[in-house]
Amino acid sequence: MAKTPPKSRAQQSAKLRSPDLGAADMGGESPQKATPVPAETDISFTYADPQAAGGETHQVAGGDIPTLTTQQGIPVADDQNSLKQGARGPTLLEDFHFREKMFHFDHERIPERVVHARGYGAHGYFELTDSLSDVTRADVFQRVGERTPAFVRFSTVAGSKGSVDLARDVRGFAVKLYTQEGNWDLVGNNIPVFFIQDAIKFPDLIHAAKPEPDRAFPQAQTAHDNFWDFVSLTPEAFHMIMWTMSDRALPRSFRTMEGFGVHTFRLVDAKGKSTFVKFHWKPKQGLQSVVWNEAVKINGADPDFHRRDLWDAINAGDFPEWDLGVQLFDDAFADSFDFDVLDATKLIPEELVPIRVVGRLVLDRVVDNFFAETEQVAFCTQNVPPGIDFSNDPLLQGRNFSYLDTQIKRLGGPNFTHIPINAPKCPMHHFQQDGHMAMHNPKGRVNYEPNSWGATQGGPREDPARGFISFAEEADGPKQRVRSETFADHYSQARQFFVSQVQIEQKHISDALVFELSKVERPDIRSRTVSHLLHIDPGLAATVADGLGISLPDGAVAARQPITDLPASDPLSIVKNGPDSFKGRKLGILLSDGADAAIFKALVAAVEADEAVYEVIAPKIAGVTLSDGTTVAAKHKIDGGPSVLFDAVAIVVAKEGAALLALDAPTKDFVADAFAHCKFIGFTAEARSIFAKAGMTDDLDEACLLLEDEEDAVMFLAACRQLRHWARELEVDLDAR
Ligand code: HDE
Repeated sequence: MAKTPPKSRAQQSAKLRSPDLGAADMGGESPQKATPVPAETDISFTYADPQAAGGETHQVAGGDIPTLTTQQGIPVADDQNSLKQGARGPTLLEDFHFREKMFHFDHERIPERVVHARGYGAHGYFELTDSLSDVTRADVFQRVGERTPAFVRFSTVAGSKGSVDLARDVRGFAVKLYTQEGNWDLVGNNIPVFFIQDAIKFPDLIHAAKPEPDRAFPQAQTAHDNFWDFVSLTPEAFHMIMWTMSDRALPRSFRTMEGFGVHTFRLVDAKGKSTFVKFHWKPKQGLQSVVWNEAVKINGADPDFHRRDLWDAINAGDFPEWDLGVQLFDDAFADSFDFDVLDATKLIPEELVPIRVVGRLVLDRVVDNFFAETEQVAFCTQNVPPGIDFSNDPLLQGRNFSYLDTQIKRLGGPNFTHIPINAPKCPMHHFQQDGHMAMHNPKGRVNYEPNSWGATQGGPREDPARGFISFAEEADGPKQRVRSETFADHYSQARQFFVSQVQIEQKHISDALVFELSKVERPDIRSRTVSHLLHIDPGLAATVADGLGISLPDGAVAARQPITDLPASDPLSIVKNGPDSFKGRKLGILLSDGADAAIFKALVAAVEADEAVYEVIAPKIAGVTLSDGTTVAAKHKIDGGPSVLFDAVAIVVAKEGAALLALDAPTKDFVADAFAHCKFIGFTAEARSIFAKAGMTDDLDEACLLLEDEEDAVMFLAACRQLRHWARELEVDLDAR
């Protein structure tokens, strides 16, 4: 290759590099004009000829700044340029740093979870408040006051990793407790029942719910033909359908939803006596959901609404907390119960078996690294410590195979338990060895047992007194593929759920069914779905049929008659189990220049007194100057901070600012959406011009409160404790008929 004279080569390379340097380092300025950048952004790299680049010197890592290395620990001198044959020549295969960096990047992704792909986790602890030593030997349930480290991952089910947080969907509520006798994974959901009774149907259910295979849409939606085709042919799904069409599928926050173990499990004492148990997580924050129209808009405004909420709350020291409740019952209750306790499409009403609260779960630490912890955490239903055992629920039995299997695929091999987030925090000793990425291999010569190497060299031994012993359940019967007759009543509990809802919740269920079925193209699927609703509630079926514009079909053939009228159960309603304060909720305050400082400050004080939070929305992100000359920075510019992001809103504006805002479409949406979503609205008199432009003047009701002085601000915050003014939606609905 012809040699280029050193000088001209240097000049060439300097000419080509300068604009790049400017873009990366100096805000687009040329190096000569650059303003100094803070030390932490300094980088070290090599010019072909430093003189030619204007004589700039760039700080090399040193002092407290660690030197960049390869994965092998080799210090890196230049991370900005690949190794080339000449400044403009080809990149050399010899560049091990480039190849290692790119190879690693190429392999950054692991398969996303086949379900529950989108999730968000946090650390915390479980504290026992009432010992369960009367019914179980499980170590975690023995000593009141003892804290067990916990990791919790919340998730949606159907959407892929990059989907939105407020899809209408079930939420996963998976808890890993690092107990002193091994990890206990209680892999639950925010709904206490499931779509299917036998695990063999799970692949079909999930295929039907996920995007249709030819077109790969819709994403994170059950509003399509395949899903409703499957469920309308699977009547056992209808209890769960009632839950997923309710606002339970649109939680306001992970912090405001319940968690359920779903299946019947067993607690086993030291003598081997078993007690059946259902696990419940009850949020201390109270239950709360959003409405569908709001959810759709939140997904656009902030697809990370739930994860941001959890991250912000924990970082602000507002640690979410749940009570752990257990429903304990014996064989006699199980035998007398109207339904089969092994059927995961049924719950046990709390009125029949009251909940005993035995502990609390607190989430007090966000993850350091999302991938290392939230993505790599591997929950397995079969992880149960001594004293906790399975029932014969065929869904649970199938899950016990699926979870281990899926982790091997997802995390690449059998050593996923070596990853810190999955490793037990108690001592562990076993002879399992080798495999991909093995981190903990047995030391010494012995890797088998029994052996005769004695106590010091022979390694661990089993311990019948301490070890896990399966409950010695008697089982007999022919080998057969059947469904028990005791699983056959598909509608009674679906009806119970529906009649337990308050009027607005019932309306949301029928609205959701009409919406979803309106996205179904085949009329026979729509109609077949309504044929099941007839067994649940004829009024509901009629409303949905009317909403679809179809005539009522005949009722579906029920696997078992009669369908029982069970009494309403209050714990099934969200509205009946809401919070009694605005704590942990968020007020959005829309400000303009010249806004009344006293009212703004009174609102802030009231928010803080209620341990709630607020965010300021303003015409410009730099903020506003209030009537007293104070400046307030904004969190959102008005078009980036729609009212759907807040639990309640206050519009504190001055005349001139209001006049300008009234011309602004996002501002009109801000007030109109807050009103449509039944939120409490506080406003200064000047905001009336905005309401007028939004066409709301005649509609303002008792949940739209005028803020004239500081006292009004306090009263407004007190009113916000109800969260929503549902009467507004019901009135609008009645007007529409
Ligand atoms: Fe899961 N489920 N599931 N599931 N599930 C998974 O495991 C499965 C079921 C639940 O945050 C997978 O690690 C089968 C009920 C949660 O990492 C997979 C059946 C309940 C999570 C799997 C069910 C759940 C999963 C996918 C029917 C509530 C997320 C990735 C028999 C009680 C855990 C993974 C996390 C995840 C299988 C039904 C809850 C494939 C076969 C019922 C919260 O193993």
